Amino acid sequence: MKANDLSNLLGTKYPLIQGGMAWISDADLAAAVSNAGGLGVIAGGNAPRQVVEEQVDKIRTLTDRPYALNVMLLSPFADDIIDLAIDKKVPIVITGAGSPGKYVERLKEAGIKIIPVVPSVALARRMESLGVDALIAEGTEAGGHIGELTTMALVPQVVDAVKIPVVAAGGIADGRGAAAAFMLGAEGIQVGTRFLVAHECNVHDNYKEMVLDAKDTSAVVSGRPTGHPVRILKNKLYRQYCELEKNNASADELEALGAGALKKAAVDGDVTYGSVMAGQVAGLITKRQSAQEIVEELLSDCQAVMTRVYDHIK
Ligand code: TUI
Repeated sequence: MKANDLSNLLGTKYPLIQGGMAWISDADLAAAVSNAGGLGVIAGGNAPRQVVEEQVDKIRTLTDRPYALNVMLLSPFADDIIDLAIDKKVPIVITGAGSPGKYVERLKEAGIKIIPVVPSVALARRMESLGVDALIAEGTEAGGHIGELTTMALVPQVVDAVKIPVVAAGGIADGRGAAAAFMLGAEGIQVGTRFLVAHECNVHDNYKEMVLDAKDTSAVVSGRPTGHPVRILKNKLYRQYCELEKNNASADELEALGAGALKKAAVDGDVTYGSVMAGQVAGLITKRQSAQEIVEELLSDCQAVMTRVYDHIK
C-alpha cells in the first residue's frame, strides 16, 4: 500500500491508527502498532498525569516511530494531559468524548498535530475551522463512549463536509471493513477492538477471552439515560444496569454503577461486574495475534477484497 496524505501526515507506513482504549492502550501496545507501521496510541483515559507520563516516557524506549496520545475530554485530568503532551512534545494528540476547542491553539503552537474524534458533521466542520489536521469519524458500532450515527452513514457525510483527511472508525476489524471504509471516502482507518486480543495488549486475559467468545449480539449499549452511552459486552453488570433503568433510577445511581467499572474489567479481570468495552465487531474476532500480524493481515486482506470487487465489476 502506498503512503497517502494521511500516512504522510502521521509519518507512518500505513494509514492505520490503533484505537486509544482507556485503561488498556499503554506503551507496549502502542509501540507494537507503531513498529508494525501503523500509528500506536497511548490512552490517557481517566488517569492522572503521572500515570500517563510513565507510558509516554516508556514508549520512547520501545520505538522511534510516531505515536499519538489520546486525551479523553471527560477526564478530570484532561487539562493536565494536554500540558503533558506539550511538555513532552508528543507528536500527535487525538481527542475523544468532547470538543477539544479550547486546546487547539496551544497544541498547534507547540507543533503537535491534532486529530479529534467526531460523531457528527457539525462537530467535524467546527473542528476543521479551528485548524485541526485530520478527523476521525467514529460510528456507533465502536466500543466505549459512542455517538448516534453509524460508520456507514457518518463517514461519507463528514468526507463531503470537510477538506482535511478523514479516518473512519467503528466497526472495522478486518480487510472487508477496511475496504468499505476506504470506499466511503476515508483516507485511513482506526481499529480498536481487534487490538484487544493482540499479544502485546496488556488487558486482563479474562477480557481477551470475552472478546474471543463474543457473538454478533454480544455488544450492547448502556448508559443512554446518563447522556454518556457506552458500548460494552453483555454481562451481569449490564443486566443490573437494565434493572435500575427499568426502575427509573436516577442518573447518579446509574453513573455509580459505571464508575470504575472499566478498570475493574480491564485491570482486575472482573468481567462479571466490570465494564467490558468493545465494538460490534467483537463477534468477528476469533484469534490472538501479534500487533504486526493484525496490521499486515488486515491490510493485505483489504487489498485482496478491493481487487476481487474490482475484477467482479469490470
Ligand atoms: O471517547 C471515545 N471512546 C471512549 S472514551 C471511554 S472512557 C469513558 N469514561 C467515562 C465515561 C465515558 C467514557 C471509553 N470509550 N471515543 C471517541 C468519541 N468521541 N466517541 C464519541 C465522541 C464524541 C462525542 C461528543 C466526541 C465529541 C463530542 O462532542 C460533543 C460536543 O461537545 O460537542
